[in-house]
Amino acid sequence: MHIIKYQFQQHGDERGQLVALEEFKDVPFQIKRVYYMYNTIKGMHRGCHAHKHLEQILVCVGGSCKILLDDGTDKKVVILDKPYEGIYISGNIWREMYDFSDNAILMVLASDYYCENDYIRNYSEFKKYISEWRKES
Ligand code: T46
Repeated sequence: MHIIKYQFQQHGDERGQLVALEEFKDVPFQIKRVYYMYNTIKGMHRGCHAHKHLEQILVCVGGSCKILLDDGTDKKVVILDKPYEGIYISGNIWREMYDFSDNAILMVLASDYYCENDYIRNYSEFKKYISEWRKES
């Protein structure tokens, strides 16, 4: 599995750092939604689902966390611990976010509005969906 990591441009000066993200420029899709999670609980895994079509960029803008990515064959773990670094996740990837540090804030830029029908929340359904999708493509 090929992990797509982004290093965003930092605009730093004597006042500190600033990162700006623009759709189709810094991010490869139209940004239709931004959400973020905070006050995450130690030991808890979030995510634990795949999306059929949604594209997302995850940025840990504060603290750190780990992201498990699973394409149905390979699994990889990415550590997000820099506010100027993001990972791209397309559809058909099972993801889990865990090991959040104290005060971690994970921000997500998404290519579409919230739609429960785009989620696959059961792992065996995900495996079935992936093998059908691979046969078709
Ligand atoms: C993903 C990972 C990285 C909304 O009402 N609107 C939204 O846009 C989102 C994202 C969530 N919600 C509601 C649905 C649930 O009642 O917020 C609650 C928590 O959502 P969920 O359990 O899906 O959150 P995570 O952290 O498990 O997953 C989220 C995203 O849902 C998902 O798309 O890829 O972050």
